[in-house]
Amino acid sequence: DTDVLCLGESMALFVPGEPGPVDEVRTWIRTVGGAESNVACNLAMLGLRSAWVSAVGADAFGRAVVTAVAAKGVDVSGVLVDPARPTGLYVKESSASGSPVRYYRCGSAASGLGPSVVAGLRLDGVRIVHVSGINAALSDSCLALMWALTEAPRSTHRLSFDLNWRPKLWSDRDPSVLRELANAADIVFAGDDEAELVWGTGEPAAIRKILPDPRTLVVKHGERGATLIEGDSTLFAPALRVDVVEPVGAGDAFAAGFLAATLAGESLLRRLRSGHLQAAVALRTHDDVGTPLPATLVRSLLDADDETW
Ligand code: KDG
Repeated sequence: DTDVLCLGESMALFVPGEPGPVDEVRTWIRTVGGAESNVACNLAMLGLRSAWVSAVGADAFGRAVVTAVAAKGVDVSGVLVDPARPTGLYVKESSASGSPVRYYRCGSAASGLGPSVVAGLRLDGVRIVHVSGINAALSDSCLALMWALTEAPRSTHRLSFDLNWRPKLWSDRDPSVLRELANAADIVFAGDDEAELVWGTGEPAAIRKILPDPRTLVVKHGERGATLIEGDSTLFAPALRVDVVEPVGAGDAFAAGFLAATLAGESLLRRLRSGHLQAAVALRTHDDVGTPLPATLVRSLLDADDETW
């Protein structure tokens, strides 16, 4: 059985293999990136049974993406191959202060996905389905897929939704759908800057009032920490202080840590801390996904006193 099924586009990711402006760089390192497969990889590293569903082209990059995600222990049996469309690519300049990205994903295999995918999902026994707002921006058919997912019966799973606002993808689309998709989810992740754009406020309590009941809402305040609102409880937990190598992927790692601890029935504090811990790992690497921490270290950090955090 699958614990968490993640659905969304992943691409071949290129980061410069030498310093300098992108138009002068001649050596590139090719890895894999994509918000939902990042979450699935992080979950697998944490010992959960995760699956990733998407589409890739019948090309070398598609094979490389699927092979890399599978190598992290993720079930990729639901990934479709579209011979008529290419695998998407993205290029990331890597820096601690923010990483400009360039997408080459218009007309990609994953952007050709549509609502029929939802009918084919094996959702029985799945505990969480995780998606992000990126899907909603890729194409009309991907947006229709998202609506179909919100309507699929939730007999065993909760729907988890990370806003993942990516301005470059929304230039000719109406982001108000992100509000509606958040309304339809059970677990919502938002950065306070993203929340500001989508709800006009980054204040957790104000957002909570906008969302229908009952919801799990996590608002991330960057390097400061994150606030969790669930039922009548509200809790802020500070993030770990780390020297950032490269920030992309940290939000996905946070979501994975949080969801894993949620499924383990952990306390509000340990769920937030688990998110922060995984985010810290991702912040320390140029890749989107970091390497697993030893379980003993995770346990001692989760149990550490407030001073340590
Ligand atoms: O969350 C990280 C993602 O943004 C990155 O992996 C690339 O999926 C991606 C996207 O669409 O930006």
